[in-house]
Amino acid sequence: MMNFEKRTGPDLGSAAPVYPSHAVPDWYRDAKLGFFVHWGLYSVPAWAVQHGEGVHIPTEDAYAWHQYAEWYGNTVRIAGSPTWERHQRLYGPGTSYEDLADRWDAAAFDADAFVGELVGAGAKYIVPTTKHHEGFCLWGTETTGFNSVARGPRRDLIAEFHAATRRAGARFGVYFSGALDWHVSDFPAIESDTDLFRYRRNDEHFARYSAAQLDELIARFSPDMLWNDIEWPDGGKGRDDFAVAALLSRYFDAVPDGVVNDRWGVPYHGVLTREYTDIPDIIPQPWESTRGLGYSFGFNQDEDARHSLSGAVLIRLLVDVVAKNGNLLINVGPAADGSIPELQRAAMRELGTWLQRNGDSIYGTRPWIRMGEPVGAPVRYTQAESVVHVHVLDPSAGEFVLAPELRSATLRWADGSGATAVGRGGESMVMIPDALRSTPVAVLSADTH
Ligand code: FUL
Repeated sequence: MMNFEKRTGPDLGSAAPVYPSHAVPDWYRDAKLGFFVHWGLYSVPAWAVQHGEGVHIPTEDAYAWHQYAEWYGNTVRIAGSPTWERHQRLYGPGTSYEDLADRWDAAAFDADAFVGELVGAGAKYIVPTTKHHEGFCLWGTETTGFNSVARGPRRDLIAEFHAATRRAGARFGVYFSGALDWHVSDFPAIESDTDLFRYRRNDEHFARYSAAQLDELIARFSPDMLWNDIEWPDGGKGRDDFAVAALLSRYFDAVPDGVVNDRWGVPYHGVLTREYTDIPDIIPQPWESTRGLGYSFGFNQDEDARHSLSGAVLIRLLVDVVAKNGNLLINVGPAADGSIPELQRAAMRELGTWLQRNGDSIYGTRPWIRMGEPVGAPVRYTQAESVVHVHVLDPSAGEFVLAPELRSATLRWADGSGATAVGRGGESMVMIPDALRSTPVAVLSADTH
């Protein structure tokens, strides 16, 4: 007979690491919208094979045909992959990925203008990649010469981002690749999910290296968010000062209202992360949805409007995520020179315009008793005190079914005009005014007082 009793791990007693019990702070839950910025050496080639509708890539080729341009440093090492072939053709067989560091010119990067675009699009927090899997550091670190001050841009890009973000009054977070660093690792290319975990660094030496880098970032920038990726090296999961437990407690001492994500590979987590995933319903814990505007986080110059979210779809995505208790961390992938490609900028501006009019139904809200209705045109709810905000995701439908709980509420459209519900076949229907039928999402406020 199998024994199905719950097994407990070995009793580590006083040797067990002590994790913080820090809750996700309200500023983060109120913020709703952040911008990721994936910018690094991979922005120099800025290329991955096109993905999307009609493109079928067998699982066994997923790494050789990687959808993410920021994975270029790995994809280019897979002999015969489209990236490998293109790289030989464009840069010549003798040029390594790391040689691209000296070709990275960030001349067009104006941190205030860049951050201004993100804040204009409605961002309340901004999270640039400080070090992605390639190992190139975007700040003037003392731990390696493979950084943007010593090579390429010859600027402390993270310091510039940080100062501009603070000036703009937004929160500042850092993305950090905790256990993957291809610059200091001597592994073969990753060609499968199994390889991904086989070829991550788990040794203590590397855990010290990662901790030293994260400590530098904490000391210099007091980031409001630590967004770690690919977990932490297993050699740094005990009670040592370079281990996650000690690192996080140093972090929360330095930044008491800081927030971390769930990619540390330890029992403690902050915000749950979901990547390119549709979530069916409300998740009770704080969570964050992330994706690129297209199929990649790093800029992929081969993508066009067929691959990228339109402004309207982006707005609906934000509404959907917020109604389900999440934040949206949408990614912008700048060109190497630090400019925002037009396709991405256009969608961001549309989002900003919509949020200027409808921000009250998003920022600072919490989910209602359910996220939507099973009948009629799709709607999504948010709540702020006695007001329930009803977001009609397809206003061209002309009408929607009012929730039974809202039948006696005072109804008002976001532009201030009143609304009334009419009974039909046992349902209560609300007509959408002509002027709102072409907006991406029409918002009706139902005051239940
Ligand atoms: C993933 C990474 O591998 C991607 O490149 C990207 O940074 C995403 C946010 O996290 O795990």
